[in-house]
Amino acid sequence: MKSAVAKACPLTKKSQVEVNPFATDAIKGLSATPKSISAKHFYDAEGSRLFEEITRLPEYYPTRSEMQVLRDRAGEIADALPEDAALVEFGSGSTAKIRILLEAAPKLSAYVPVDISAQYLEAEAAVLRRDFPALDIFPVAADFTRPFELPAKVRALPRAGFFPGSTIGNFEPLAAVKFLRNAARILGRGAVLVVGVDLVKDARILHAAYNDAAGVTAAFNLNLLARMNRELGATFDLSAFAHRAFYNRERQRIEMHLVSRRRQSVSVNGAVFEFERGETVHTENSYKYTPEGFASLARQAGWVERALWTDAHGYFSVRLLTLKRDL
Ligand code: AVJ
Repeated sequence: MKSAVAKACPLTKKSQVEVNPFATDAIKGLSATPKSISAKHFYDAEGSRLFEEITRLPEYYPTRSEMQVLRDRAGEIADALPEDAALVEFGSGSTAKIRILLEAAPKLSAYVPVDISAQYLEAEAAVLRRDFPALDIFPVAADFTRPFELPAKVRALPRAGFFPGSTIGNFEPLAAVKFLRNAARILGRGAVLVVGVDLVKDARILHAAYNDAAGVTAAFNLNLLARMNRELGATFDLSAFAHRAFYNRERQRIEMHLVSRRRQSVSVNGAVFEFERGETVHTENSYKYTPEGFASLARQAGWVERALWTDAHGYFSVRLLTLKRDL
């Protein structure tokens, strides 16, 4: 039996590469013109650590602004949640934001964090179980941009969704509509969705938030290449690439790129990719919305905006949506 397993090994290895979404996306994105990689691959352990550091930067206003809104409006948000509901969080970063809602809404009976990283999920659940012993916590390891099943135990409960951090800004507007439709389907009748959305504002403030003086955002961006080196045996020389982030006013988005400082070739998983000097890998879009712009996007996906709250500067918004067909 052992030798049969050993013989099957090369095949197993190949299929593992084929189903590794990071490997598949990296090869596909680097083969395209222009080159790109999905921003969802930023968050390995090091990328998550760097993002946490970004949230504490003086220039990076979104986290502080959203936290302020959640603290100021926790009571109003809690009032809008169904009694005994399961709160489903799409992508679970730090626990700071969900804690505000869980503390304000003791009427919640379950919390369902959905995240692509199973390891992170379990650690998070363990800490929250200690601090909220009356709450049932059912972590789901899934890519929340795709349809997924809720655990059987929460299917009988009314549902609310939480999608903070303006993560929705990483989607193309059309993909954001698709995500909101998928969320509507998963949450079902009577659902409420609380979503954090960054707002269009002075380009200088946006620019500074993605070009911090300490260079943490640059390190976060470059970590994508380091991650390919670590996990895919890639040969990127990090000093041969530069961080570039700018506000694209026409498309209302921050774009992040990695710029090749010289003509070079890099191999990834055995495949060779050529870079011209100045050629970029597009690594992230972070869409910014006007108050009306996002409300109309939500309407296209079957949601009605019931409330829109912002921080004192009007930098960031938290929206409360309910399903149109419940009207
Ligand atoms: C986590 C997607 C909301 O777009 O501001 C921070 C990620 N990228 N700095 C954002 C990010 C560069 C962040 N989101």
